[in-house]
Amino acid sequence: MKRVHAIHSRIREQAVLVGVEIPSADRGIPVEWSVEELAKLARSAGALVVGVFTQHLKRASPSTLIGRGKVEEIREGLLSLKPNLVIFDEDLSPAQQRNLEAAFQVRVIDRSQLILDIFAQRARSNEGKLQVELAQLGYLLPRLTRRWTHLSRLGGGIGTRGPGETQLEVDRRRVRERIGTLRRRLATVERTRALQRGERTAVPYATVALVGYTNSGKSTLMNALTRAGVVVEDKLFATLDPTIRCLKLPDGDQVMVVDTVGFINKIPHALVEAFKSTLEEVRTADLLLHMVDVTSPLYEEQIQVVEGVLREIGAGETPRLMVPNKIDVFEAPVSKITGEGALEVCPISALTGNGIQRLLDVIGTVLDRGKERAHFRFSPSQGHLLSLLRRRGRILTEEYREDGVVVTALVTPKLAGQIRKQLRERDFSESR
Ligand SMILES: Nc1nc2c(ncn2[C@@H]2O[C@H](COP(=O)(O)OP(=O)(O)OP(=O)(O)O)[C@@H](O)[C@H]2O)c(=O)[nH]1
Ligand SMILES: [Mg+2]
Repeated sequence: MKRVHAIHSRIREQAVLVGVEIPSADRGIPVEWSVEELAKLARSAGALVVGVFTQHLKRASPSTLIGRGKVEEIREGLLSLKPNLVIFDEDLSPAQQRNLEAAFQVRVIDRSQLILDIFAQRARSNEGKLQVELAQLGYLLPRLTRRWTHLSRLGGGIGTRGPGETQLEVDRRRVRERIGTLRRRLATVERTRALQRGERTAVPYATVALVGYTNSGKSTLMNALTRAGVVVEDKLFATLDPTIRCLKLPDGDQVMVVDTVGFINKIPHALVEAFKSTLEEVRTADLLLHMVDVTSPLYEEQIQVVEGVLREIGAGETPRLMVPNKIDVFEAPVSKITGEGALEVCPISALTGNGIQRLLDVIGTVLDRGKERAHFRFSPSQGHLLSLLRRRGRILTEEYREDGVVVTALVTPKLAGQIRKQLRERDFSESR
C-alpha cells in the first residue's frame, strides 16, 4: 500500500487553534490551559501558531462542534490570518471535519491527529514506526468515509504524515489488511522484546520505571542516574522508545531503570492501544517513579491524567513513589502531590541533583520491604548459586558444614524462587 509522506516545506506551517469548553466533557482542565498545551504540541510538530479562538459551549453541534456564529467569526478571522491549518482541541467526527473544512477552505485536524503526527515525526525504531502507523490507521478506520478531494491541492503537512490521503480513497478492507500485517510484524518485534524482558527477569533485578506527564523530566533523571545519554528536550514527546539501564543503589543492590514515553491529557486511545508493548515495560515494573513537573500550573490535573493512563494499561496497583521534579524552580507543597496510594513523596531537581540521594535511599528501602529472609542449603558443587546469591541478595548469616553451606539471606521473591527452582531441579536430576 502506498503511503504519502509529507514534503517538509522550508516555510513553517501556520496554524490557527480552536479550543472548546463543553461541560459534559469537562476534565477539570480549563479550555485556556488546554489550548496552551495544544499550542505547545503544535510547536513541537513544527508549526507556527498565528491565532487562537476559544468557545464555551453548552452543547456540541453535531455538524460543526462549535456554534454557527463561531464558525462565521473564525472564517472571517482566517481571511487575514491566512493559516495553512486549523487545529481543534477536541476530537472531531468525520462529518464535523468535512463541514469545517468546507466553511474555512483550509485543512482542519484535531488534537489526536496532531499528537499522532508528532509521534510519526519522532518514531525512530522499527517498533516505534510500526506502532505509530498502527495507531494512525486505528484512528483513520472509522473516518474512512471522508473525502479530501476538495482540498487535495493543499498537499502535505501536519496530520498527513503516515497513512495519508490516498488511503482515504481505498476501502476499509484494505486498511484492515494493513492493520493485520502491522499487528503481525509488531508481534514478531514484541516477541524479541518479551524474550529480552524474560532474560532480564531471569536475572532477578528489580525494575524501576520512570512514568509521568510529557516534559516532566523523566529522561533528565534517567541521565542523571545512569548516564544513559537519552535525548532531553523542552519539547513534548521527546522520548518514544524505551531505554533500560542498570543502576547501583546506595545499599549495593542493582536495579534496572526504564525511561519511556510520556503521557498527555486526551491521549488518543489508538495510541495507547498501539504502544501496549512499549508500555509493557511499565506494566511489569516492580516500582514506578511518578514524576511531576511542579513548574506546570496544572500539575495536580496532570497527576490525575497519568494515574488514569496507568490504570488503563494495567499498572494501577503497582507500588509507586511520587517524585515532584524541578524544585530548583518551584517547591510545591508536598501535601498536594499525593497520587493514589503512593508510598512516599520524594521531591527532586533532576537538573541540579538536589534530592536524588534521598530518592535512591527510599527506592532501596521500598524494594527491601518486598524482600524475604530465605534459607538455603548449598552442596559444595553449587558454588555458582551461592555466588549468584552473593551478587543479587544480601547474605545475613553463613554457616559452613561438612555437607555444604547453610545461608540466610535477604532476597527478592523473584531471586528466592529462581534459586529454589534450580536447587529442586538439581535434587530431581540427582535422584534419578
Ligand atoms: N529547571 C529544571 N528543568 C528541568 C529539570 N528536569 C528536567 N528539566 C527540563 O525539562 C525539559 C523536559 O525534560 P525531559 O527530561 O526531556 O522530560 P521527559 O519527561 O523525558 O519528556 P518526554 O520524553 O517528552 O515525555 C527539558 O528542557 C529539561 O531540561 C529540573 O529539575 N529543573
Ligand atoms: Mg523523555
